[in-house]
Amino acid sequence: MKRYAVMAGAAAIAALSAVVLTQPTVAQDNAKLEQLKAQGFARVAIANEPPFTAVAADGKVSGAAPDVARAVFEKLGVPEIVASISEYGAMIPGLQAGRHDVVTAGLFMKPERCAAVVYSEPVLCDAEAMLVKKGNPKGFKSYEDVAADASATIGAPGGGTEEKLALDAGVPRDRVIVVPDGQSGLKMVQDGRIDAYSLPVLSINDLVQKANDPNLEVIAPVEGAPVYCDGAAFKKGDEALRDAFDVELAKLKESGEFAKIIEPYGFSAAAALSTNREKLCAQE
Ligand code: 6CS
Repeated sequence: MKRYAVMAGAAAIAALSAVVLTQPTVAQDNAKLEQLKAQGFARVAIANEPPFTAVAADGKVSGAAPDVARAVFEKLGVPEIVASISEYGAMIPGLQAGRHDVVTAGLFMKPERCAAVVYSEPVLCDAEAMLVKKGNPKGFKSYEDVAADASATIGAPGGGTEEKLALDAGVPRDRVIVVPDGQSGLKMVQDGRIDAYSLPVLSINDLVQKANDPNLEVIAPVEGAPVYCDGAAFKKGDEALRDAFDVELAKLKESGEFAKIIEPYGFSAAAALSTNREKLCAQE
């Protein structure tokens, strides 16, 4: 009997030690968060596309995405965010190369992006829009309409959702013009160098409101285009940081603080609360 007891005891110790050895310590789990706390700031990638993200002349960073990130990181013990402006198509490579700690830019969740990064739960949701000349002379309602008109050109951010929507709708590559920023897109429509410029609805509305040009018109929403939502995007391997971010994001949503941050910018808190990462990462 004694011999079995010893064996059983040894087996139990072995099993326990296996459990203990495979459970990373809390410090290992939160190494990235501890690094950011020690650093005193999180390096965020943004696009400078109001109201999602904005950089003022004095360098002050605002916009709904950075404001939410700043609030979450404060709760996590990271007092500041330091932003760098990036084209949408360069954000994920920059994150993967370690140039950013997180993307907080309205980078919409889509399957191919969800495979490349680690998203938080949803933050900002919006439909798509097109900026055209007053009267919508080419009668655009959808990206397919642009494809069907052999003379039509559409501008969109490089590596952005609208560029892919136009290409997927059949607009040939040479009629999808990569536009670096909102002001350039506005001017290109005003000058007749492109027939349409596509961004999310709130971004186009912000441009039009500031342009105060009666010769412009907004087509919104673009027919057939889904409503997208972004999340904070973290590098693969930083799941523990993402999880910690999600815990505090959920508290902000629960307390009403989340709505107070994003709704003055025109975003709907209910839209973000009505969905989740799993659904959004499955949406084409
Ligand atoms: O996630 C994207 O690709 C899109 N998001 C925003 C906020 N603006 C344009 C961009 O294409």
